[in-house]
Amino acid sequence: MTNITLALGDITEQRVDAIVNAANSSLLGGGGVDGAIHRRGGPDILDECRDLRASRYGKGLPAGRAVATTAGRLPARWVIHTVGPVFSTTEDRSATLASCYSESLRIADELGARTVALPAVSTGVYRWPLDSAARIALTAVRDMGTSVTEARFVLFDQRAYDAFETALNELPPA
Ligand code: AR6
Repeated sequence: MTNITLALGDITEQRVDAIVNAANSSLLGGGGVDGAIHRRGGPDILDECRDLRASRYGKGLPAGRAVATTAGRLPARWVIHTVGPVFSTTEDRSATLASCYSESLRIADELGARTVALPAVSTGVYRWPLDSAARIALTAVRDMGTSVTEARFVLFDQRAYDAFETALNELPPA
């Protein structure tokens, strides 16, 4: 049974087995949470991302997929990089956003991670509305059969925290 918890704060400070990164398909870093993870984690993470690109993801990691590296200087053991979909008003990309979470937890299981911190994927640069993203994220994690004992959503500001809190309280039964 996975306990879903919410925290207000910076994901790079979480003492958990694995943290999830909202990356882009290049895996070569960027702004937002991705930039913070690489800045704080140091160059080893980027080196591993480069190797993954060279060996497996020459065309980039597709949206909805996830891949792990070690966590460099971060107080976690692994970083699980996932690529969220860019929000679209003309195409429903909810399944891809849900897949970011289920794939990340699948990778966490493979690694043997029990505690995982997750950001609100796609809600920054990729412009997904918070309320909708929160519902999709929480449902995907709740419905995933996994050995992860704690899935901690780490929300960067009060607005995001409130959106996740409301969505968690209103989550329909499984
Ligand atoms: N800890 C927790 N959450 C954070 C942090 C942090 N340190 N910093 C930002 N957030 P974004 P995306 C929140 O833009 O929308 C990057 O350039 C932020 O407030 O990081 O999936 C990548 O390289 C927002 O709620 O990710 C991609 O190119 C959430 O994290 C692109 O952005 C996600 O915002 C991915 O865009």
